[in-house]
Amino acid sequence: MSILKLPRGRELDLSQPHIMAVLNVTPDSFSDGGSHTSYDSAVNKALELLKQGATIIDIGGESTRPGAPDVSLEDELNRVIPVIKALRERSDCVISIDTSKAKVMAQAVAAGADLINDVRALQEPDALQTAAGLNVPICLMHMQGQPRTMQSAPKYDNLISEINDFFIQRIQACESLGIDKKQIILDPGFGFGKTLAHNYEILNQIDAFKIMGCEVLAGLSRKSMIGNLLSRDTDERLAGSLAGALIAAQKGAKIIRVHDVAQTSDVLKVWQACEKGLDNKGNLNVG
Ligand code: 9MG
Repeated sequence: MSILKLPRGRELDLSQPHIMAVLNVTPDSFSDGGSHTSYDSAVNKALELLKQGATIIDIGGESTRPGAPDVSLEDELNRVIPVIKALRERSDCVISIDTSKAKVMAQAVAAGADLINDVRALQEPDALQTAAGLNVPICLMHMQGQPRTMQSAPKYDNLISEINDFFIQRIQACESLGIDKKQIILDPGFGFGKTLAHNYEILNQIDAFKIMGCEVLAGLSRKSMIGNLLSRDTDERLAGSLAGALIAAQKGAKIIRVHDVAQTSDVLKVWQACEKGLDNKGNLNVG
């Protein structure tokens, strides 16, 4: 059984799948560019997502969409730290900081974040050393290339084993600085330097990334792997995203990163009721 150790003696039991809700605090998600009211509305949105069934709120101030511009350290800190502090005051939920910058990681954990979600797998300057000193779980994501260029011509000789080789190398780098591999979550990085065919091969084989005792996170919500397959705009990708979330969970991913929390929660509940059965009061059987 995998249990992540969180700050202040708390734990996250990964024997059941968890929903990680996306909370972007980038200027396009703030209509007024980041005032008190907009921080409040980000916190209220997080509280709503928790009510809908999320257990983890993933707060990010840098867009990693293909072609997205780089964000300065100052801007990223100004976006995420007030939201983490305000959410921590109002909830004991699991707060994840979506960043690749060492200084953001450190200040976010000091402000109350519990988990680091790094799409660059601690390869930016000082990130590995900083994360090692913070003693929180870390999600290491695989990406071929950099967000600005990663979709130009992704190429692999052997997709699954190249991703796993990368994970082994990053886990070893973490262990060499004293990070316990039981605190590491692996994420194959849907859409990050992958063609449509690569993404569906990864989804089909997502259990192959459960290596070295680590659990797997899947993030495919509203991505182009749904849109391009179905010819759907971003706001028409709900059904495809739910199908992807269910497949990932059924194949063993333990954290599903999504935008549509309420709907994903319903889908996972139906699957869990079927899988585990219900007692005579309609509650999910435990164990
Ligand atoms: C920040 N971010 C955007 N997409 C992501 C994904 O698929 N996984 C993780 N871990 N983070 C992501």
